Amino acid sequence: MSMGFDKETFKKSVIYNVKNVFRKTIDEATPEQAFQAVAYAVKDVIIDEWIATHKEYEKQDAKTLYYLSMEFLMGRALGNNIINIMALPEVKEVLDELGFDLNAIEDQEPDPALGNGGLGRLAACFLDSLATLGYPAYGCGIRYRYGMFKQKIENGYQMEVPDDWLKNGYPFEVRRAEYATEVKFGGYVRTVWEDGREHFVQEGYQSVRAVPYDMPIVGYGNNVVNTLRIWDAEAINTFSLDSFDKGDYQKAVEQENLAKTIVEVLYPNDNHYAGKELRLKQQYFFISASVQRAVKKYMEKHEDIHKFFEKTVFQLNDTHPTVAVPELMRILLDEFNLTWDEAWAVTTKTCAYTNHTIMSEALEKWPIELFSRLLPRIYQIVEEINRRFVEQIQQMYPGNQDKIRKMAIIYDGQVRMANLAIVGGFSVNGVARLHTEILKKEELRDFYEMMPQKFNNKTNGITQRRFLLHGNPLLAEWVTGKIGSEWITNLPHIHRLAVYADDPKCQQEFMDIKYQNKVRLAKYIKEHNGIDVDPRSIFDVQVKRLHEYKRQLMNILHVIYLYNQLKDNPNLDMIPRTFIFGAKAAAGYKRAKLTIKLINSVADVINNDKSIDGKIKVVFIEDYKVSNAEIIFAAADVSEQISTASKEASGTGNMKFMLNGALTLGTMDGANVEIVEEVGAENAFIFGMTSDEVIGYENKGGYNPMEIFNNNYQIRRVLMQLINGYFAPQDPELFRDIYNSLLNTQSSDRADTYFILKDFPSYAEAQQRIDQAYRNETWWAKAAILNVACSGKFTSDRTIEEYVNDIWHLEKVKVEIEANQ
Ligand code: 9GP
Repeated sequence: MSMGFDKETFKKSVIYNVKNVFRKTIDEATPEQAFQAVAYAVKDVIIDEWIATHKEYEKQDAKTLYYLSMEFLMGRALGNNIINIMALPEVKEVLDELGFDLNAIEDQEPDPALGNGGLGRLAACFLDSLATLGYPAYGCGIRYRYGMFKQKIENGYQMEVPDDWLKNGYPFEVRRAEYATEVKFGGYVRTVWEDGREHFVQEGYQSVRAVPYDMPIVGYGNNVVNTLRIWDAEAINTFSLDSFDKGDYQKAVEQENLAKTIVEVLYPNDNHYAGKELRLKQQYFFISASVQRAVKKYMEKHEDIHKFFEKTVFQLNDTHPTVAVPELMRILLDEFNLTWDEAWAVTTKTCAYTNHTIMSEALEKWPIELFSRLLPRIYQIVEEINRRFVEQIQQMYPGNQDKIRKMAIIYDGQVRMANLAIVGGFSVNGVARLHTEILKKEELRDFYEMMPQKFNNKTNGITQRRFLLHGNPLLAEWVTGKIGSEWITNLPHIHRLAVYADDPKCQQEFMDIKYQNKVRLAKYIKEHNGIDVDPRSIFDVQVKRLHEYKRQLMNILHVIYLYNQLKDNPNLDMIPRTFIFGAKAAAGYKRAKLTIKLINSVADVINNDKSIDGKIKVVFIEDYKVSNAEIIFAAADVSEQISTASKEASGTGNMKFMLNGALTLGTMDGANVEIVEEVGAENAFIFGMTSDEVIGYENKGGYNPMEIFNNNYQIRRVLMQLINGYFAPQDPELFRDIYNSLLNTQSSDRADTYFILKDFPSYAEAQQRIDQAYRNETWWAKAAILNVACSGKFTSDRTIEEYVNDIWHLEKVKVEIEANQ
């Protein structure tokens, strides 16, 4: 238990908060008010450790990581914080005495969704691990007024509803106005000669005040509390009559608007770049603020800016924060008067870049016109970085224009952010072994050839504290009962479970827990979807962002295929299956949204068809998010990880399912490869083309899906059902676009870009194997337990240790707290 935790004090604090904040007695508090009161009481406990942690960092003059990320998909904090201060039983007791149920109170917390999917959730897992391991680190991001939209399903269609997560105030954040800083946009750069050298002054700009809000990131049972710092934008001069009188009315209003719009909303695109001006403003806004603050903080204790990198490292989470490279250069050149070479030496020893995708539509490229207009001084610096880099290419590969075409930072009227990130840092990492290999051999081959020493792999991980300890308390307790609690901070220790995999009693206990978790999810589905599902059926789950490469379409086409078999033969011998989907589509991604409609239309037909006797159910869970994800992972039997090989950089949902004892049905893509390596191919269901095969076809310009269509009656039948009104009697043409995308009868894209029909037979066969395997409960239980037992590698604690050893070189810090501070 946290040294600062005292049950009686905590109870008094909850009662006091209800009185002081809401002017009520405890028995009058609404559940939302109770949540606020409890959250403030927990924060009260955390605060002392938070202060102590930062004192300790200062005392030790520790090197600090700044994890720069546009996205942090944190999920709810209350439950996680209570677990990490190790006060769960005591808090439950107190709430019980006060007449509240912790789960109900947790449900009142908004689910802070300042991220889209895997990339943002990875950042959140990393923060949890950094604090738990005791490494000095800040997460730096944006305090979006509206996070990821809430998804409503109406008549089968996705509707986007704003996520007003700050509506009632967020109890865990602290506004730190003393660290506010100015960020400038636009205008022009004037060159002045002073002290015998050129100086660059940005003039005629607009600016905003960046104000940080800090959130505590509580380490597990170690008194360490790190900080997630998210920046809000405010107008520099609030709108005043004074400026009106001076004729600056327009400017005052513009500044006000700029501040409001910058942090208004998270772009809901996952693995896709929209190229909007506001997005570049967001990027520069939080980067400039974070970098300025990091430099100031360093200078408070040190004199020599040349050694900045000895105490600071910036990790760029994808290309979104890449303007950190020229921004740090700007500060060093313009504010510290370093020479170019000096500034470059510092910058390239400070920045490191993580690549999270090879999807070409996710690559950020900004038109020169936009970039230079919005960030005139930064653009000058990027031009100079590019000029010097192109010179280097020419020296290394004389006369090779192709190298310049591929590697230049500015080319064809665009600023290419990945190239800038690679050139401006000392490390480039991929997020799973296969992904890193593809980067080296294909996507970034020229860079790898030129600077191989920068490239390294860091296979992603997840925090077992949220995704097992918090999300699946029954299994967590069972695991602890068998092997002790060391797994909570040392996940490889969970391998000790393997000896129980063959034990019939343990198998039974394990399957009972899975069943109870399925009952919990079935209840959630009933409450939220009004659908009855049978917890004895196989729960076959695909939850993740909706994207063509992730192939939710293949899954639902297979459901139709299975349904057809059942219609042909109502006595078909099959284990009842519940196909569960959860996915948000980017608001502007039409085909993805149509796929959601298709899933819901198929669900309508199948779920209401009495003739199949409930053997198949299809459920689309509305508003998939971190809080319901925890319930879903715990209940899954089958984990669908079915992306086209080579396209999913890593995936992290795959790891969360494994940790909760689901068996992977997957392609040899991303981290699936390593999951199978750990648990053994015999304990997973692998199918489909390899990444080499996919890349081979791509290099040949694709394949001809018509051959499959013509020769495979069952597939043809499914495809025809997309366009004959079977699932859309009112509008038979509704799914024509999906049909076309597979057969390319009209579309301009390559036919079946993601090889759905090509992989379909092998997918259907793997599904058949699952049906057979589930009949043998002993086998299934053993395989499921082995999945849990072999998940040790996939803790984000391991990933963080690798980053620390190979890239960041941080030192662990110990924080001691005296009891009852
Ligand atoms: O698509 C990848 C996903 O595979 C990976 O697990 C995640 C975290 O590394 O990043 C995703 N990439 C993006 O969201 C955009 O680059």
